[in-house]
Amino acid sequence: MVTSQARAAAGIDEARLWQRHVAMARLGARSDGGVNRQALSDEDIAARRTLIGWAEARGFACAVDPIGNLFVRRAGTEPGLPPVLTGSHLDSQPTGGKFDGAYGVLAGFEVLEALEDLKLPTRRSIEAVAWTNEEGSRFQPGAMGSAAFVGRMQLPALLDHVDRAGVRLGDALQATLAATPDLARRGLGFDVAAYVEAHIEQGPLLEAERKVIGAVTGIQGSRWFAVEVKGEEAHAGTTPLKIRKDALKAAMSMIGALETLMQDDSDTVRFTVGRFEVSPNSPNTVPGQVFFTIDFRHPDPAVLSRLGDRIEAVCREHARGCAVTVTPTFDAPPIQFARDIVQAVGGAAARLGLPHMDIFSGAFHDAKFIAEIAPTGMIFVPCERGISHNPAENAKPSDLAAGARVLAEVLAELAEK
Ligand code: HGY
Ligand code: MN
Ligand code: MN
Repeated sequence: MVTSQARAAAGIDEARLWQRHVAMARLGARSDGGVNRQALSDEDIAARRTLIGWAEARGFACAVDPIGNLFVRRAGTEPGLPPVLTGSHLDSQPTGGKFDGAYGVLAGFEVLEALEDLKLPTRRSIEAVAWTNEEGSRFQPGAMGSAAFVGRMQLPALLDHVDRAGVRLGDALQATLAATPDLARRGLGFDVAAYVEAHIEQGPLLEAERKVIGAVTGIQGSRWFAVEVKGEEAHAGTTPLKIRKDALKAAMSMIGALETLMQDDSDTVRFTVGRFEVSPNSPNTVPGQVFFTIDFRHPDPAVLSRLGDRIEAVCREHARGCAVTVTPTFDAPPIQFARDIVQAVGGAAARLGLPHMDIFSGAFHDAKFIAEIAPTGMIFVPCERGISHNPAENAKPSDLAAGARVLAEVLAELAEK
């Protein structure tokens, strides 16, 4: 007897899933083949409207919550039960790829379509979610929509965050919500039976190990900081070095010292200065101000504390007479996913004859926060040479469909519990 899970998996349509990616990649398309679809931008709004159009054409109900999380619901036979959720994010990095985030939303939507094609009932409703601002690039921090959904971040405290052009998150959010006025509104947060997110690995392991499916066991911890260095503008030709308060030289010294602090022969520590801004950025004025970001990650909470708690002191020790402000902007401890969901992913991959392995995530995901309120897991598929957060990000249609088949099996199983 063919189980409903197996039928759901067999209903996954590789060509349709690929075409959805092609269409979604046009929204915020870059000339180099990547996407620039930043959170709450016009491109993000276009992506949301596109997903809503596809969903309404299939008779699925759509809704949005106060932070813009977008829900596409296929009702179950017992609609009052907490739903099973899947999904990821539609926002991208400025030099993003076609698959980071979009794959999880589109794979979840493909599962709903396959179930609908087969007229397969599920006890619980299943909802595909596009979480707001997972990337944390335009507005810090990341995973804002999922964190607010579980109450780990408070929406009112986020509204005054501004992007580099000075646009308030609250204004961009209001414009995004206003762009879909007919959409049903929900409150922030509700009971969730389980959550499973599909995502490209964004690393080289699955490809190197010739695996198609990664059963994700957990996510490493992340700590972000914003550093402001205030010195004193001065004339480059007349000001002796010994009396300068050169914010750029101080920032360079801080980053050099932080590199030494983060030195790790095992190459497990992840330390990145991704944004660095100098003012007034003039060739013949001593820089008076520097702003830079720190993205520090590690799987071990003790290392995250030991090294992360040193960052402010190291910056102060290298201030060179400048004023320094070090502001923590994100603190996401490492998490382990529910064993039964990790095993369900591995079991589905095995039933489908797909080479698979357990894998730990170096990138954070919305699943990190949803894991705080419901049994949660993730499914990784390979991406070419592990490249991501790069326009060259690429994945195979067959791997995307394989991940969606595993997702279909696991969601169909969870929806009957
Ligand atoms: O930064 C991250 O780990 C995620 O890709 N936004
Ligand atoms: Mn992502
Ligand atoms: Mn990303």
